[in-house]
Amino acid sequence: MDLKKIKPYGDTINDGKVQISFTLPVPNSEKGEVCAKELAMKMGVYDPLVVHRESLEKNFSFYIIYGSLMHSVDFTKIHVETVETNHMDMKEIEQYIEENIKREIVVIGASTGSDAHTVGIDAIMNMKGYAGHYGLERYKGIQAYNLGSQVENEVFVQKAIELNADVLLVSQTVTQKDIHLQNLTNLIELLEAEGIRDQVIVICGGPRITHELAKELGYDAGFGTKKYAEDVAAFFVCELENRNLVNKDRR
Ligand code: B12
Repeated sequence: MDLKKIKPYGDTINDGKVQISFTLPVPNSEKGEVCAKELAMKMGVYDPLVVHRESLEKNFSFYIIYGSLMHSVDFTKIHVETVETNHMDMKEIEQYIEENIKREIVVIGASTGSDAHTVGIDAIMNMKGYAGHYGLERYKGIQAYNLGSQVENEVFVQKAIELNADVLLVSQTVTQKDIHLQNLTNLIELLEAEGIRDQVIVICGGPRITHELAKELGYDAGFGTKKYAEDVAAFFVCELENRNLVNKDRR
């Protein structure tokens, strides 16, 4: 295996086999099929085969293409910034709080700005949890407040002050026109203006959020898909200690 030239495979290593699908704003026709193949070739897929095409509407058509990707990636050169914490499960986190924090941790979460997607933040916070992972509301030693969706940053910050929150969880799903960047940046600016940025742990999450992006935007951590309550809790319980916030003034 040459890690410097990694490409997808279907049958045999390095055959480059991929399946791609897309919609074109043209009628379903032979001409549309050739157009789809040409686009696939421009993407670096050789021997493209249209294995499925159908009409979505009079002037729109959908294509599935199999082919071989000519490009490869040097896996040895990839560097990804990830959240570095020891994995803990719910029980271990509860024990950690009891032994090291010795008080309840106040966590507030919301899907902020115009974002109406609630499933992500619910997955992290709800008692019932998600995909077999209980949410923070179930954790002993954590007071979790889920404010829901479309929460204005100003309201979120006021709630953080009112509850003297330790941890702020922000979910962002919609990234169209980079709306998440403006919204996430604005929240940090508000926290700074209120003089509380250093007193809280601020974490964002969502399908297109990476830890690297979160750090760039001034957050302590960022979590994407396949992350659950225990991942974020393991991070913030340790961070509270590392940042010396365990005994912060409880107003
Ligand atoms: C359900 C849904 C809706 C529902 C939401 C209902 C609800 N109560 O949430 C409704 C119908 C309202 C909706 C509306 C819209 N939607 Co929508 N929606 C979806 C859909 C199908 C599923 C999202 C979801 O629930 N995922 C499941 C959760 C569990 O996954 P998750 O959010 O990634 O969460 C996990 C992690 O990311 C992480 N996480 C998430 N948040 C946080 C926060 C923290 C702190 C941490 C630690 C971790 C974390 O943990 C979770 C568990 O692992 C997706 C498509 C898809 N299949 O993903 C589109 C999708 C997200 N929607 C999309 C769009 C465009 C819209 C609309 C703009 C459509 C429109 N033109 O009106 C509106 C926006 C409304 C608004 N103002 O926000 C696009 C977003 C594209 C983009 N990149 O911006 C998607 C991707 C569909 C698409 N392919 O176009 N939508």
